[in-house]
Amino acid sequence: MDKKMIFSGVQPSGCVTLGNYIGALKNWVKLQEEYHCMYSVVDLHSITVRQDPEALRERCLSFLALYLACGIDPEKSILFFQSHVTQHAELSWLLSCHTYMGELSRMTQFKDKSAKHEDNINAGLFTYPVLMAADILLYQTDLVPVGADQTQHLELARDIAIRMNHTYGEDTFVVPEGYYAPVGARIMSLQDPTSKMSKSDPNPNGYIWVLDAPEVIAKKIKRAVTDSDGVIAYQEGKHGVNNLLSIYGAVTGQTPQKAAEGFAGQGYGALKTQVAEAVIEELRPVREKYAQIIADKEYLTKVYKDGAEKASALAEKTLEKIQNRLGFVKRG
Ligand code: ATP
Ligand code: LTN
Repeated sequence: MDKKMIFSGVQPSGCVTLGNYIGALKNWVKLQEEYHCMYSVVDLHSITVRQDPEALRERCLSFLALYLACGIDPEKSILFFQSHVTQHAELSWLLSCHTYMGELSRMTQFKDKSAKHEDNINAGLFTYPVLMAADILLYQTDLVPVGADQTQHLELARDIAIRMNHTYGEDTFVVPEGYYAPVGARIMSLQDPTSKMSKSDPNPNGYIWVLDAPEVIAKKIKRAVTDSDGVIAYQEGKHGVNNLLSIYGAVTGQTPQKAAEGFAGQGYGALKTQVAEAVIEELRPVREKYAQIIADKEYLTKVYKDGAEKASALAEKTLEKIQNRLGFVKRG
């Protein structure tokens, strides 16, 4: 049996947070042992919000170095920049002609982001999920490892695939499925544990950057919002404590409930110290490897060039197939 295909990506906006690491990257590393994996720095997505060109270029390289530092192995997985494989944008157009305005209007990320960027509600922000569907469908992807916040986008990608399969033949696209981390699919902000930890949070105390220095991590966790009842338990309504337990569980490989049992009888101070220690130890090798990789531009260039070449070959197969099915004249 052929291995299943995996596709995922993170957009190079802000910096990679502990939420991205636990919800996405950490799982990507495990999956590359069992599947064909495609991991992209989805740079085209990031320009739905205005970016400074030089800062964006640097950040894209930094994200790629981080993928590698987290343990994504270019011998096992295909790593590339989305903008280097032009078929993503091409397929996106074909899919957008099979996607309804009503569907896109219902996307909560569009509603949230347009509320946040009232001065720049561009068409790209609206059609963002179509480009994401193109990323996924282009590689006939079976599984998409993402955090829980992406469920709605993934559902749309499935709907588009199913719709096109009905029209152009059931074997047009593989209908993808989401693959969620067993623990930590939704890490919350340390400052407002009712909203997700986000890399575009203007308050850096809300998130942990995977490259934060150990003392910064310790300080941010110490300041994390909890509650006033002082009991360590994984319970409805205890958002702050639940979040710390989820982080601890995700990093130490146990459920948050199990982690809570281990802390029975202790106070929030002890909880925070141990969560901080576990996070610092988890991220220490990532930070050290990152420093080596980001300094080696030649290696980085080789990784993304090879990756784009391999990805393009796969992407072209799907694109040509879809163009034929839609009725375009075959290229000579
Ligand atoms: P932004 O704040 O700019 O929207 P983000 O932090 O949500 O960015 P994305 O690039 O949208 O990051 O997401 C990258 C991956 O990380 C996705 O798979 C997403 O589901 C996952 N992810 C993001 N935030 C979290 C979180 N708080 N907990 C778990 N997974 C997360
Ligand atoms: N929208 C995603 C990033 C993303 C993605 C993808 C994830 C773009 N294309 C394809 C999985 C598969 C997000 O996390 N905000």
